[in-house]
Amino acid sequence: ATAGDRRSVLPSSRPASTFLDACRRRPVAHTPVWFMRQAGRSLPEYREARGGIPMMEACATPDLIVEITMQPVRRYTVDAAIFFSDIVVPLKAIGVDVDIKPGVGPVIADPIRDAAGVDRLRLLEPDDVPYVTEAVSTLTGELAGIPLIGFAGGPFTLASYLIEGGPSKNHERTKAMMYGEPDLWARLLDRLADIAIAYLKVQVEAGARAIQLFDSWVGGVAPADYRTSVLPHSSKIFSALESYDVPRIHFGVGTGELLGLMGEVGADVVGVDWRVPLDEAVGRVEAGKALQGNLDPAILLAPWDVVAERAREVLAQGRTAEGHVFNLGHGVLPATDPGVLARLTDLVHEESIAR
Ligand code: 1CP
Repeated sequence: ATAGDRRSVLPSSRPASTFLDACRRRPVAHTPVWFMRQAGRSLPEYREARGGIPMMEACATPDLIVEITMQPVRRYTVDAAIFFSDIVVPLKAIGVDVDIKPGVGPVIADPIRDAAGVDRLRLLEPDDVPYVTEAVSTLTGELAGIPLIGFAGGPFTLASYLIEGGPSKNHERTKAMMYGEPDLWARLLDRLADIAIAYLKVQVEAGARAIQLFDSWVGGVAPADYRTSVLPHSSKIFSALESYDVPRIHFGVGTGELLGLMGEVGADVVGVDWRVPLDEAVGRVEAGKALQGNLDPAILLAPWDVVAERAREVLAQGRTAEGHVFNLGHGVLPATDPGVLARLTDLVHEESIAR
């Protein structure tokens, strides 16, 4: 299909949105805001909806996906919703034995350490994730104009879970393959890029109006190695999404030294964690990019006055960017009081000057 064919399958009604405008570096009446991990562990209604249902099962149940995605939108005046799923869902869908263990995260039964392991990763077809198509379609209606952000895991981060077999602090085996077996590494990342592309296309074709690539753990890679060993694969993902005309956000933790490269891959919006002030990040990213971020999620556990002061600082620094989407520097922590997130959302709207 040509790009034109694909666009014609997108929903025809696409209401205006401050979030999409800021991503596009257009003038907005107020700074838009959403929170990474706004759905999930910090909400009592999330814990209730999940009940005893295992995470991977929840991620394959359309009614539950819709309900959990909607929960933060009901509570907060956020300007975007993030699809409730996980970065390992497409891996499970192509037959990888992966589970999300409570209090741990993704655990892979048979980690990938050789060529045979890489070859076992098959491509993702839309039919592998019918529950994603169904949930996104339903959400597009329920959200009444609030954009839904689709997402996928970045190639380094997914490779890390597959190679290490689970969460990892130093990503030692992962980097050993990156440095020591560059051909095998490139094959693995190319395959993961293709899977991410297919997974993102499913979400966009069903109605997601922006996408975010979470390469959460790539911050431990030096810029020169990022350029040779990760960038080509992330670029492939961003290029493949270009014709859909949805803003593409790129985020990782501790990526201060990589911000320029993470924009260069073709992102429209570069996510910044709390370590680099946004007015400093502006100088690290090429012109023509919006920024997203970057209040330290831990600040939300401090008294409200501190939260408000730090949020105003982020807003002021964000004004130096061509476009600013307010967010945290990483996901909402489980201990966060939802009432603080509600107040913060309102503060961002009320105190951001029209631009
Ligand atoms: O039982 C539970 O509630 C498990 C907790 C949980 C939740 C709520 C996990 C396990 N994943 C999720 C949902 C999820 N994961 C969302 C949708 C919710 C939202 O954002 O509002 C998203 C976007 C993700 C993406 C994700 N999963 C990332 C990238 C974002 C980030 O935080 O950096 C990563 C790295 C994962 C892996 C993962 N899944 C779950 C955990 C605890 C982890 C991290 C494990 C580790 O430390 O390596």
